[in-house]
Formats: sequence, structure tokens, C-alpha cells
Amino acid sequence: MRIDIVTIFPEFFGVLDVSLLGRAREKGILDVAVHDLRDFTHDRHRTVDDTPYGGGAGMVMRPEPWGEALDATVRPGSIVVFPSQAGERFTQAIARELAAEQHLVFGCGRYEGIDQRVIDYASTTATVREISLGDYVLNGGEVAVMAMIEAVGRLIPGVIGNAASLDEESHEDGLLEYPSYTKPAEWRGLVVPPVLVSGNHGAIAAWRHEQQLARTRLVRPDLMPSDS
Ligand code: JEH
Repeated sequence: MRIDIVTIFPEFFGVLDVSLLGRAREKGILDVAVHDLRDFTHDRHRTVDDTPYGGGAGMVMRPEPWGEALDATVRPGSIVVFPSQAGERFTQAIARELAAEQHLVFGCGRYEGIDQRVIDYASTTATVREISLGDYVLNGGEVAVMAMIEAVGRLIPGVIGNAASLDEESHEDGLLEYPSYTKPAEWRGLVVPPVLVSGNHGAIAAWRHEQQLARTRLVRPDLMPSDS
């Protein structure tokens, strides 16, 4: 997979080199290129923003640098993702859809956002998705793109070392996870639930499922299956 990122903060994405995805990049499974939007400006001050038509607070990103950045990155078949509070909510299902693509372009807005014509223009040459990381306000698209790339990247075959952990996920039932424990069996007076050291695999599976149901009912009742 090829990923292009357009941003006014290219240094923000330096951590991609050291994370889990760094190895996938070294192996050639994932090719990530980060572009500084200011490199597509032509004025002395490399201006990317201007005042909003119709008035209002803050600044809006000018369309011209974005047009050139998209011309330099988008190709036939690309998916262009604009992180936006006004977008569809990012989910594991969307991560799976994006992981099946050959080429993603992420456009990171800042300030009050990007001139709407950029999104409209991109829609004439590519499939555009406006996607929200969640229902809270960020200062720009970069953190959302980082989260999306991490979620998408680990679904690309060969990126995660342990295929079993992805396989286990694909059999998930949409419940929250059960609690995990490791050694020692007693730590600061707190013990590991005895069933986990019983060796009874049926009892362990039943206990874990009960934990999932109890935790989900308490914290995320919206995820509860209707028959429990
Ligand atoms: C934020 C892209 C580009 C901040 C405030 C306003 C809210 C009322 N989950 C997410 N949250 N925020 C973003 C995101 C994603 N993905 C996100 C961005 C950009 C994504 C610039 N910003 C910063 C920003 C203005 N207020 C937005 N409104 C109605 C809820 C009030 C206005 C715009 C842009």
C-alpha cells in the first residue's frame, strides 16, 4: 500500500518511522510519503490560509496549494481522506475498507478547515471520504490521520508479526475485551482469578465471555446484543 500525507506539520509524522509500521515500511509492504503543503505555495511567505468569505472567526486554508498538492499525489483509483468533524465516524469497518486499497491520500486541515472547493474538486478525480475520528474537537487533521494510519496499517498482511492476533480479532463478537493477566500469580496482595490458572479451558472461555458481557453492559450498553 502507498500512503501520501499532505500537512503543514510534516515533522509530526516522524513517529511513523519508529512505530510498528516502521518495520512494514522497511520491508516495502507500506510506502508512506509526507508532503509539506507549503511546498505547493509560490509566495514569499508560503501562505496557506486566508480570511473566511462571509465573515467569522479564524482562517480557512486556501484552495490553490491544496489543488497542486492533490495534483502531485492523486492518481487513478486513489482514495482521498479528509479528516473532519463533519465526516462519517471512523470505525474498524472503515479501517478494513481502507486497508483493502492500493493508494490512500490523507489531507490534513488546520485552522477552521479547508476551502470546500478542495473537497469538491478532489471528488471529481478520486473517491473522497470525509472521516471523523470521534465526537470531540481537535486542532487539525494530523492526530486523526495518525490514528487512522495505525488502525489501517496493522490490517495490511505482513505488517503485524503475529497473524493469530488479527485472526482472533476477526472472530470478535463486538463486545468489549475481557481482562488480561500475566505472572506473578499474586502481586501486591492482588491475585489472578483462580479460573485462569485452573487449566480448565471450557471454564476459562465461559469466564472470559461473562467478563465481556458484564463489562460491555456496564460501560457500553449500546454494544450489547439484544438477546442478553
Ligand atoms: C479538526 C480536521 C481541520 C477546530 C474547530 C473548528 C466544531 C461545533 N474528530 C475530530 N475532531 N476534530 C477534527 C476531527 C477529525 N477527524 C478535525 C480540524 C480539522 C479535523 C481543522 N480542525 C480544527 C478545527 C470549528 N468548530 C468545530 N463546531 C458546531 C461542534 C464549532 C466550530 C474547526 C476546525
